[in-house]
This record gives sequence, structure tokens and C-alpha cells, in this order.
Amino acid sequence: MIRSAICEMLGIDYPVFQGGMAWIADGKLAAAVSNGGGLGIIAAGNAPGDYVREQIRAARKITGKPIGVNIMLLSPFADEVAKVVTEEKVEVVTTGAGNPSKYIREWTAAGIKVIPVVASVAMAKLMTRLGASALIAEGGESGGHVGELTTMVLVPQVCDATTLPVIAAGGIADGRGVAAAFMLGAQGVQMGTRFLSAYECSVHPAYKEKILKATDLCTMVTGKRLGHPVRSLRTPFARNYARAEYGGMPDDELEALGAGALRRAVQEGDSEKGCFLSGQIAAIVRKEQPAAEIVKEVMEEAEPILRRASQWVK
Ligand code: TUI
Repeated sequence: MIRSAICEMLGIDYPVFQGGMAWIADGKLAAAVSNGGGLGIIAAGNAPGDYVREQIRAARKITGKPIGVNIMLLSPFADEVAKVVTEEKVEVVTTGAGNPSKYIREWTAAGIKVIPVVASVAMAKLMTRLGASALIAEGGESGGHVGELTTMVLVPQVCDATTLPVIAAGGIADGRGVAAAFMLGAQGVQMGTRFLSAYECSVHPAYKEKILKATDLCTMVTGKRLGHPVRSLRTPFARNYARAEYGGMPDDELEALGAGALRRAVQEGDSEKGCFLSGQIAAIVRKEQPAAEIVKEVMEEAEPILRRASQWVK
């Protein structure tokens, strides 16, 4: 069994986080992951505080284990959600797509463990100084909002820049990825794309089907021109968006083209108008299974790989 400092810190059995996927990671999925011994995380995405409160309460009905909430800092409701997590006393808050400095004191004072996603060494150092409990180093292989650096390059540099436990994310979906992350100095992993295939994940069946059928070159990054690069499946929507982006469509029209696209993918499975966020590792996600089984399976797969690696040392 692989245990690390992050397990003790959070009271979880396996050092596996489920990524806070907007519109996707609800109370049901998060509770299933937490019941499986990992850390389930509810995504606030662009939703208002009331929705997040409902999902936290729904998760609490299914599990007595620790849960997290991911706050997407570009959301117009970020301030509101920041209060809700304090009132509801979630065990962990993760943040994404920005700088959570202004909230950290309030959360830590409420006894919440704050674990920001960092995409650079500078951000890792700042979050360490401001009192984060751990860091998630997410490379650009991930789905959704992506930074510049790959997981391979980011994780060791973040590990060097902090004394906190580091959770690796981006491009990890099985035991090989977990083993590699530990080799780079991480003490845990976060997976998003792999959990899209969980039975308890209620995305539209067409979304799941697309992930299960994806191949190696199935994703692309759009949105760089407006400053928010996003990795998604190479669907007709993504291709059209890229054409508009590089063809000189005015900013406001481009923004209108993207508005609501994630919801259309998750709830309607619409590949003409929906944006199917996915990491580059989708191609190795091949079957539906319970979330708890995913948590256990990836960690059990990693064990012999880590053992074998140490045998090569003569
Ligand atoms: O946040 C994510 N993934 C996401 S957020 C999202 S919703 C969205 N909608 C429209 C536009 C953009 C996003 C879909 N997927 N992952 C965590 C993550 N955070 N990746 C990279 C970062 C990050 C980037 C810059 C964290 C901090 C940061 O700091 C910038 C600064 O303020 O210095």
C-alpha cells in the first residue's frame, strides 16, 4: 500500500484527488471518490454559492469522509463560494485558474486545508509563503484551463521550490502515471479525465463515449488569444472555434461563441456547439467502472512499477 504525508494530513487512505471539473464534479461523484478512500472534490466552476452548498450537503449524505471543493477563480461567484466553503466547513479547498491569495487567511482560520493549483514556480513559492497546506502542480497535459509547462517539467521544479507536499496533475490516468509522479517528487496525484469514466460521473453519455473512444491526438488547445487557453477534444466545435480565433473574429463575438459551450457538452452531449474538456491521456481511459475501483486500481498498479524501478539500482 502506498501512503504518503498527504494521507495523514487529510485523513484519506489513498493519495488520489479527483479533479474539480466544472459542471461535472458534483456531490455524487465527489462522495463516491471519498468513499473509495481518495479525496472527492466538488467543482464550483461558474456556479453560484447556493449550488455549491447543495452539492456539499448532498455529498455529506453519502459519505462521512473528508471532501473538497474546487473554486475556479475566474468565476463571477468566486467570492460567494469562498464564504460557502467556510460556512459548510469542507475539509479541503483547491483553487484553479488564478491567484487565491486574498482568501487563504479566512480559509485557514476556519480550519480548512488550502491546496491551490499552481502552474509556475513563482506561484508555488507565493502559496507556500501565504500558508497553503499542499500544492497541486498541474501540467498542460490536463484538460480545461492549461498553463505553459508540462507535468514532467513543472512537478520537479515545484517540489524544489516548496517544503509542502506536492500533488501532481495533468496526464495521469493509471498506475504508470502515479509511479512517474512519485519519481518526480510528488506525494500524490490528481486525476480528472480518468474519473469521467466513473459510473458515478453523470456527464451526458455522448461525452463519456467520446472519452472512451479517444485516441492519442484527440485533444487541442483553443482560447489562447483571449488569454484563457483550454484543452478539449478536437470536435467540430473546437475546430470552428480555432478557425474563428485565428481568422480574426472580433473578441466579443469569439467570447459569445464560447459562452455556455461546456454546459452544452456536459448536459446535452452536443459536439457541434459543446466544448468537451479532456486531458491528453483520454486515450488510455477505456472502460466505465466505479469511482472507488479507479482509486484503488491506479494505486495498486503503481506498486509493482515502483518496486521494479528500485531493482534496477545496482
Ligand atoms: O482551472 C483549471 N482548469 C479549468 S478551469 C475551467 S473553467 C474556465 N472557463 C473559461 C475559461 C477558463 C477556464 C476549466 N478547466 N485547472 C487548474 C489550473 N490553474 N491550471 C492552471 C492554473 C493556473 C494558472 C495561472 C493557476 C494559477 C495561475 O496563476 C496566474 C496568476 O494569477 O498569476
